Amino acid sequence: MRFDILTIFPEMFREVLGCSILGIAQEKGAVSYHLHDIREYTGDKHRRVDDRPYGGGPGMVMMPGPVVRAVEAVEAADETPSLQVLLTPQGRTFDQEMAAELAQTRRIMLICGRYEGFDERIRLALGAEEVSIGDYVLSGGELPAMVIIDAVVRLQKDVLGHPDSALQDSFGVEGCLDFPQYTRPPEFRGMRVPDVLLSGNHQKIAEWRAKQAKLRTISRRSDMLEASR
Ligand code: 6GU
Repeated sequence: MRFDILTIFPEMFREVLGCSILGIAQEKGAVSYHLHDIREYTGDKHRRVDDRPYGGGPGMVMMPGPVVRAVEAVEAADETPSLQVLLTPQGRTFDQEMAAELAQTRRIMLICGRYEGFDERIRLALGAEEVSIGDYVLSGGELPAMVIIDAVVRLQKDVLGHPDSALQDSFGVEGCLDFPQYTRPPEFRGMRVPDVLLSGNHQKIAEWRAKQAKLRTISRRSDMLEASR
């Protein structure tokens, strides 16, 4: 799977994409990341990508020229057509279901904006899918793009060490939160690991975990259970 990332801050991504699961996935050849600096597409000696909003108001707006030219040039860099994603707080809210959908595509282009937002003609010219990662305001689309990449890459075949890992996580098992996990030592500051986990009885362990996951979901996120009904 190929990711093309369009941003004015490509350096924000290098460390994140090189570490842990995201780095290993690229080393294994399961995915590839291609960073593109939108400033390379300004066609202007000042390399300007933003300007003041018509009609007045605070902040700056991403100009259509550099973004649209960057998208077109990057699209043409590979023959596989890409699913274009515009990161904006006005988009559809990203969730595990969307992650699973995106994980099926062969190529995703993530277009990151800064400032007060994109000139409306960028949306009109591209017809990209607009995606937000939640109801709060961030300074740009870079962190959201990294969030989406992480959620999607870990669903790729052969990326996680154990094939069940992706399935078992929160939201993976019947839309429940994860059950409590323990590792050594068996006792820490007077808190003991539940006996059942040390019992070696796999049937009992599975039952205990399913019950704990359910209880946690009821007490913390009852909205998730209502939504799955
Ligand atoms: Cl995609 N962009 C920005 N700027 N803020 C956000 C967001 C995106 N998703 C949640 N907040």
